[in-house]
Amino acid sequence: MVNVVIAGESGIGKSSIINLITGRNVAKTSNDTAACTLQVESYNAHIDGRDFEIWDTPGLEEGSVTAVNARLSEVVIQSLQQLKRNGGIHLLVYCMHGNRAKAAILNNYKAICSLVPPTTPVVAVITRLERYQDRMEDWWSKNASELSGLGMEFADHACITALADSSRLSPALRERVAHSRRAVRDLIRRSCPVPPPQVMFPSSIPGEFRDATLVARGLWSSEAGAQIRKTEKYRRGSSKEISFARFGL
Ligand SMILES: Nc1nc2c(ncn2[C@@H]2O[C@H](COP(=O)(O)OP(=O)(O)OP(=O)(O)O)[C@@H](O)[C@H]2O)c(=O)[nH]1
Ligand SMILES: [Mg+2]
Repeated sequence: MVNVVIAGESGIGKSSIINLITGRNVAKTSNDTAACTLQVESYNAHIDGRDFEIWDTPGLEEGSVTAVNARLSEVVIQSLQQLKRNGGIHLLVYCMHGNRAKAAILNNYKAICSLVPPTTPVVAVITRLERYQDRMEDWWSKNASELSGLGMEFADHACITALADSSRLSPALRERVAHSRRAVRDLIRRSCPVPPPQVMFPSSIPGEFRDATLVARGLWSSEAGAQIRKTEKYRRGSSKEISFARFGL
């Protein structure tokens, strides 16, 4: 399973993004100032034939040292450590408000990044851009260098609105919501490449037969030309049938 963690400040729209991705109203959202999501919880999303487990997290208040925030921090730390041990974290989606000062979220960004393995890609999702005067995507070209200057680096991004779709929205806004859904789903899909297939061989198979099996499955790269030639004989005639029948391919 591919685990995708959604993180960022409280009220930024993390749970709304999960509803946008899944196309269902599964994660609770709220307009209240108090934190809405209090536990780390996962939701299944099916994107282009692949299954992703999307993890919602409680938002952490920047610079706040209240007991509630300390408890939520503890919840996030514990849950992400557990996830790292059981299955791993394959992508961190860091969410930000399109209109807020970027310097104010630097510590939040650093704190969250420190909780995922250094090899996990971190991508940005910018929310609340439904009334952005230009194309939503233009937010990035205007602001990315400032983020980078602050030390906030992202492997990729999506600029969106996480507003819930509704017939009460104008056609223009609904179009932005639909575009946002495609943008976030695409971001997740392209940021989590399909891992190369792992071929498990019973130890009883001799090495040269393993080569023949790989060639037949199209898994052998062109650099292995010499090996392919060596195993060519297994692709012809009865050896092929024998080896494939024997190894259940
Ligand atoms: N205008 C606008 N409102 C949004 C957007 N995204 C979320 N909201 C609203 O903002 C409020 C908070 O959204 P949530 O999804 O609950 O935010 P959250 O980050 O999960 O919040 P916590 O769980 O408290 O950390 C809700 O009323 C959402 O409808 C957006 O892109 N634009
Ligand atoms: Mg939430």
